[in-house]
Amino acid sequence: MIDYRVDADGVAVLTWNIEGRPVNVMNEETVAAFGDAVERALADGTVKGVVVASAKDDFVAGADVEKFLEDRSLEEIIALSVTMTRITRAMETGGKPFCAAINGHALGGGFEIALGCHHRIAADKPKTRVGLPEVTLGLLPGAGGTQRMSRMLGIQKSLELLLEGRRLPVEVAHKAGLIDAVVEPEDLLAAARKWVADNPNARQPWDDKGFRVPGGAVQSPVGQQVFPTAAAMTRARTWGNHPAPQAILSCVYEGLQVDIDTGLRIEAKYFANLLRDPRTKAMIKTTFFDMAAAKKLKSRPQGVDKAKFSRIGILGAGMMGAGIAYVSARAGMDVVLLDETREKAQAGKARYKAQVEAQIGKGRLSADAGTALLDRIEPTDTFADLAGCDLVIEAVFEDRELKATVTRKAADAAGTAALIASNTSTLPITGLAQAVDRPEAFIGLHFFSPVERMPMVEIILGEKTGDPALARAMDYVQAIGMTPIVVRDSRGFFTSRVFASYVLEGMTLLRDGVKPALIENAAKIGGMPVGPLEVTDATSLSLLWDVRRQWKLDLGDKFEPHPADTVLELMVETLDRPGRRAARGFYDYPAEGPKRLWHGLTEHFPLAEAQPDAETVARRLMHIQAVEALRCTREGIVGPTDANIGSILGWGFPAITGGVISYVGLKGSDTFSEECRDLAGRYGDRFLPPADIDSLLAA
Ligand code: T1G
Repeated sequence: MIDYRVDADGVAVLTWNIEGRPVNVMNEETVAAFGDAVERALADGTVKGVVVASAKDDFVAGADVEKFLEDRSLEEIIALSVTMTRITRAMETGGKPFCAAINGHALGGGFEIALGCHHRIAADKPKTRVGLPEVTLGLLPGAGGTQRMSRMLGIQKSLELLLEGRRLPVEVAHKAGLIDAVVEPEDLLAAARKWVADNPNARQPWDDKGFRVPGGAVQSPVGQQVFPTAAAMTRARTWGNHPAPQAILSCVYEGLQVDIDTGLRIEAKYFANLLRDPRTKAMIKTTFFDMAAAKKLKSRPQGVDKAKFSRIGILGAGMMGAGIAYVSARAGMDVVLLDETREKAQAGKARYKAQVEAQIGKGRLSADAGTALLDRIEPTDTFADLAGCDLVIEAVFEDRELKATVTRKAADAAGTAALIASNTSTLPITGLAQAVDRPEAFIGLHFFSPVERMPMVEIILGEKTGDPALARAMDYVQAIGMTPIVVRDSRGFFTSRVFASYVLEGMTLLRDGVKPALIENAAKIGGMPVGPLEVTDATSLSLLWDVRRQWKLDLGDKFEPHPADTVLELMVETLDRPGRRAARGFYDYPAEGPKRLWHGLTEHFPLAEAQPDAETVARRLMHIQAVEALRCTREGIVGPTDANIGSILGWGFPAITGGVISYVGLKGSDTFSEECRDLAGRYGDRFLPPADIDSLLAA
């Protein structure tokens, strides 16, 4: 677990090497073993100093996050934090120098161990990251990180890192003062040993009487300026929906006004409260474990060889097609980008030429790599150029006939080995598959806009889509660095259908005479990143209106009108306000200055006498999404895990809930059902939840 060796010069090397785990993680067992080794080194008269090292590729990856999903008492959680503090304070004040030899990733508690050493030396490895990412898990550094980093860097610099949870390359950490030296990997241990031998009387700055917080204390002008600003910015970013950033601010604000030992106790209290918050567990389960499993294709069909994609074809060089071409070329694939004319195909490629040049300008891409990326995109108007493609993705307008025509031609040109996909956002895959004579090799790959920034692809299975096609589609999504979710075919699949419920409810609130600003702000109070009216503008009212009319045509008397249809029709057909692209939708988009809600809204949607409270508006906007998601789960369209992942990555459902299905579990199925029935009684049957919620939550 922790290897203990003392060399001839009296330097003890404590080496983390946990059996059976790919990375070193901290839990009761490993922390106890580390604590024993520290005590042994301090008690050993032959030991003059200590190096903390790792035998694995990485240093220490922090607390064992698997343990966070267990039900723990407050006392148990505080005990882990207090144990870590006892150990790191023994390292700091035991009278012997400690040096961390950081050979790889040192994150969370792993970096907190390093901060508990008097000195930190890192191996110069470009991929290594160090830092305290706890806030991204809904937590805070619970092993001294808030107290030590703030005393090392001062208030402002430490808050920036703690509130963002940034993972730093070693050079950046070195420049920031978090690491003291960067050496060649092969020199790391020798350098650490030498430092220990040369610094027998090492002490932490905060253990010296005259210690002052760098840059100014909390009650200094700096402190008085930074904290209110940081608190306001945190509130503006989280709308009070994320407790961790607030708790970090409190740890630093309170901890810096007392001695380190008291500060560490303050931190332990806030850490334990966060860990006990059910939202934290929900967020960790979905964003740490389930998303990692999805990225690793844990649900990929067995028995299908891993597919390689060296050449792919994209039909349609519009915004989506060009984006898919770009992310595929970025992953090293040759891309045939086809449109009805060569000029249009060129224009699609040009959309990303500017983006590549910008990345080169920012130093994120070398000029050669940028040129090579663009050279891999071959614009054409000739179907024959698709010969030999491993995959063809159709990304033309949402028009069945056009899709069928181009798909058939492309499938013939690409040959029978090619996987054929459509990027349609709403049209059923089973119907589109009729365009090819191999429906088992036809699948939906629903990308989100902007393609290069959205981390997820929704894979849709047609009735006849085979496992080989699914496995290959998952391999492609992984190859372009994205996370797949898998859903069954239905109108709107999962993401478009549930996202639509959100924006349609926003428009219904408008029709009901609720103040537009209240609608938008209540959505953020509910945890959404963007209000329904704003995101509808961005998606385009005319697109939504086209989809609604297409559904009415397709479904005939089975079509369920929605109260929002009248709002869409008025805005698009009568008022000609199709959305952001036309610079007029629910918002005005002046050439200068920020967008603002169109003043004409209250003229066409008169305000109701009695305005609902923000909580009711938020509940309408959030519950409607959960009800629609539960319906999708009950219809077998998507499982709860992929629904959670898809809601967070697809349209920004608040990660603190663990996702749209987890949101129901957090509220409790009985409470959720009761609230939905109340909403149904007041606003319409669309809020009526499925009867069998509990069975759907764990499906
Ligand atoms: N806890 C539990 N399991 C972990 C883990 C962790 N901290 N880190 C990795 N694993 C598992 C991971 O699930 C996977 O399992 C396997 O190890 C290999 O990981 C007290 C409260 C270090 C950059 O956020 O970012 O410390 O899939 O595939 O690509 O203040 O792992 O094989 O079953 O990701 O080489 C803060 C999380 C915790 C770091 C390596 N620490 N880990 O990446 O390998 S909170 C983190 C990573 C905390 C303290 C607080 C990465 C990595 P499986 P992998 P990799």
